[in-house]
Amino acid sequence: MSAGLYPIQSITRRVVDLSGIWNFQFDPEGTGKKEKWTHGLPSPTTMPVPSSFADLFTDKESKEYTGDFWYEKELFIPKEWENMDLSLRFEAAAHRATVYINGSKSGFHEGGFLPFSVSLNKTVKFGEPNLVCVKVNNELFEDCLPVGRTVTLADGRKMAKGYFDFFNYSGLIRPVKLVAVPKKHIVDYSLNYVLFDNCAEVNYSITNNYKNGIVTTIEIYDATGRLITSSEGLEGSLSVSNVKLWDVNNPYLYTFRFRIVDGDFVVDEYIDQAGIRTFEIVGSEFLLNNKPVYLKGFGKHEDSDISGRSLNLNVLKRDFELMKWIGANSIRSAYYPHSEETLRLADREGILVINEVAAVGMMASTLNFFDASQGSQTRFFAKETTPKLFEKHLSQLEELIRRDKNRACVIAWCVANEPETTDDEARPYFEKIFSKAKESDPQKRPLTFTSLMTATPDKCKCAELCDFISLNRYYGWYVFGGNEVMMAENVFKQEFQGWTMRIQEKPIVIAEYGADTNAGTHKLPGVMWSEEYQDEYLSLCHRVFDSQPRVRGEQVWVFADFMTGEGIMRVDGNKKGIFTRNRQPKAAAFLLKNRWKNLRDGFKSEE
Ligand code: BDP
Repeated sequence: MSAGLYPIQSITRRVVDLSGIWNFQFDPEGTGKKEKWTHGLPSPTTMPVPSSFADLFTDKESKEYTGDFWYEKELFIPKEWENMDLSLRFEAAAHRATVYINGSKSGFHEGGFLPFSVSLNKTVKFGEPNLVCVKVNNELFEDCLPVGRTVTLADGRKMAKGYFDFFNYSGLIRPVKLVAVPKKHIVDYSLNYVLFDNCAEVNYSITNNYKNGIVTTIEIYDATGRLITSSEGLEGSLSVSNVKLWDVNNPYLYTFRFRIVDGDFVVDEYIDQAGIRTFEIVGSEFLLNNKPVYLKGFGKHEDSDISGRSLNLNVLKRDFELMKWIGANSIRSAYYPHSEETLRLADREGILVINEVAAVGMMASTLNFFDASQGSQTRFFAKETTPKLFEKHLSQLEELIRRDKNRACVIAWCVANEPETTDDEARPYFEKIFSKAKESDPQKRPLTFTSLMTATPDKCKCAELCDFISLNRYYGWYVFGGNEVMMAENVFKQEFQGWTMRIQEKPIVIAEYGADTNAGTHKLPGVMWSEEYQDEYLSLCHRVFDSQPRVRGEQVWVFADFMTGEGIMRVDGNKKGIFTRNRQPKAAAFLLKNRWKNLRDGFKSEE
């Protein structure tokens, strides 16, 4: 079920992207399997893949549909591929999926934002059509990620209640690909770097599924296609002299070519681009290639009008253009692993990513962002569902690290958003999560979780586990907003005194700060929800950050307005965006552009 490497074409590998219109049917009674929908859907409608179906329909029941739903697609497999290893790779099926090939169950995966592969070798017919049926389920539970629960309404419909503040978009939200690789193939590879003067030592390891009588090679090419260095063997070290390092201003990528060869015959070939760089924390500094870097950017959702949470490359491109325009150098991929395309684009555009697993809602509440600021306690980590949740959390974290370990843009892993770390039971839970994450990452990147507003320095039980502290703070919005905003500045500063006393030397990132703002509402003097207030609020926060030497990053909540569930706290979604949901700037975008374009990369460090 492992997703394997990101699919590419090479002299030995083939990929067919199955994006397009599939057949689709809701299964509210959950009887599809019994009624043999595994062999074909009885009365399907049409559905694009990728998509998250909710915003495509015009009726409420379809939009809010919770339960099982099915996809169906005919698949033709060429005869020439008979001797290859074939799989279907789902880049994301939110939140769990069972795949049937020609009626027989071929795989199950849970974890809606991570890829998985289903082997076709035993089930597929060559040179003729095959039937793929996928049963997806989007219910939320307390022992699954993201966390929530599913209730049954008076009319018998199920309703998902997430313990989080975003719409429960679901379905085949990223592409599905037919992948053909040689039977003997490269399974995975990992890279790690050590820098000396102007030279980099590239330590690599490669995994094959077959070892006898074959040789594995690695070659590194520069961006002009010139071979720089090469080696043989499954593990080793290569030296790149006059190295061009990957950084935010010049995201230089080398091409890595891995081959299995048998004499002159190329058994398998995998090609990837990767940036050579180091990232570490020394004292209170983030060092990218041994040079201090201050993080400027956003917490970011995958969310847009009509496309919902599904991959939309046009929106993605626009987002990267906006990030460059505004002078951002980083994002946090809140609150789930973003698409592989996002990470690959970040590698090419020089955007640093704090990469987050879908561990969101670890506090039993359907309004967590609100209850959080009220200080309610739910003893989340002492629930009977915790052991099962823990296993899933651990395995999805490992899957995420395996997927993204070679991406230069990934500088850290965020193991959870706003878990209830004020609870004693959270400590042993997160000790294990942190140690597993460290062990899984060949580059040993820094680890963090974002801390909820009430997890102040005197209350949080887990902060020491973090390599850097990430604070989600809303002084001036959820507390001390409006006419009381002048108090926010001092209260915010006081909290920093607490952190300085408790934790010596680690960097602090403000992983969320923001104010809901209705684009086009102008008020003088500014009031909450107006564009003027968002500006005043951000300026206040920036004064606080600039007074704190340990603050080494600011990531505004949120890049763009996004859709949430309905409720009295939200007006057609969350409006804390610096850009509208349609990716146009609010006034605050110009304020941030002005600030960020003028902050040097190593802001706050001595030159
Ligand atoms: C934070 C939550 C986030 C919410 C945000 C908000 O982490 O999910 O969207 O508040 O209220 O505390 O906008």
